[in-house]
Amino acid sequence: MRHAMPMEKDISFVRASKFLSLVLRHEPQKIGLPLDAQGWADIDDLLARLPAHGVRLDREALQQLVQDNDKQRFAISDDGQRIRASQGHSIAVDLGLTALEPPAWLYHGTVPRFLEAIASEGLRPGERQHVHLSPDRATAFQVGSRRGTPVILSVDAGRMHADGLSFYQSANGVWLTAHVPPRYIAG
Ligand code: HQG
Repeated sequence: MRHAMPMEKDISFVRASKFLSLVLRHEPQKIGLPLDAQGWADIDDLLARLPAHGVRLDREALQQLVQDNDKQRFAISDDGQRIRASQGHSIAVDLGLTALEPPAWLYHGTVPRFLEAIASEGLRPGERQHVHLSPDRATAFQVGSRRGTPVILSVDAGRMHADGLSFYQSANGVWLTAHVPPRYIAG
């Protein structure tokens, strides 16, 4: 008798989560999935399209994946019919977030090779819709570590807000802003 190892499940969940990030944030057209203006996709439609791309999930497994996701990357609508990514989109979606007063300081994890450009032009969203900022240094450290030896920049969010620049917080706690000019960045 063969028992499924928990690890196997974890690995297939990570793979499914990466694929969902790809289609819900960047390339829904890859699987022909319609997203509405707020970034929502119909769950039944999504599930029907996944097997052709090697991802096997039923409704229950999808719900589990959303619940257990380490960074709470996805949200299911209140009626349970739709799913979207909570942040990180490169396609234009209106997440309907309300501008909020940020904490006095937020943090951004990056790597040394970007520091010169950041010092001259500030933090830019790059491919994404927003610059992503972390509420604490530990999270910023993890974000930076994805690309190399991390460097943590402190962002004077309190002063940006006082100067009229807008901040939003995604459903999973990431702080978002359009651009951080260099004068608000400390080492
Ligand atoms: C850098 C992951 C040159 C910036 C993470 C970063 C996060 C500049 C890279 C989320 C620059 C963009 C977002 C400038 C910024 N010149 N480089 N002017 N301004 N950069 O991935 O913040 O797992 O788009 O420092 O954990 O790294 O996907 O942004 O290194 O929460 O859910 O350009 O993505 O979450 O990279 O990460 P990214 P990020 P998920």
